[in-house]
Amino acid sequence: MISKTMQDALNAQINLEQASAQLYLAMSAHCEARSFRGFAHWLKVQAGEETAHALKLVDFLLARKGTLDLRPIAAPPTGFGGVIEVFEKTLEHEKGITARINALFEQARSEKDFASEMALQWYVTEQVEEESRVGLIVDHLHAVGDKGGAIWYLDSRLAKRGTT
Ligand code: OFO
Repeated sequence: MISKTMQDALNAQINLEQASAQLYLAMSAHCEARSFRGFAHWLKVQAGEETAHALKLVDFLLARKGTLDLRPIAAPPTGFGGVIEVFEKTLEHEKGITARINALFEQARSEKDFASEMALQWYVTEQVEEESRVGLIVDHLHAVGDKGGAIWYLDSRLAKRGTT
């Protein structure tokens, strides 16, 4: 059985992962509207990953006999700016998620909830990958700028992202 405090914290994280999915879907549509189909594709795949992150936590919570407490998902902002800003905002968002995951991990450890700690290890590792992946895109975008042919080359590269 999971503690009420850990249950609440996991429910909050589930909501946040779903909000991340909404955010990336909105960003994807923003890029698509500007004909950046590769960036749009990458963000849409990312939205799917965020939903998968939420579902993985749901499965864990239910396996521990916790109660799923679904709440309204925050509407994403609008007006993301150019592609560089979109990915800078993505990186900032992921850094925020990392901080939340670390706090959850710390909570599990302080409650001696070893099962949650083990489950959250996957998210700690995942956040390293998330920040690294997005950071690389931001670096490439800064290198090429958001005008000229190189950005279209980057766009075509990101169009190749597969689903995981
Ligand atoms: Fe779920 O990792 Fe991004 O937000």
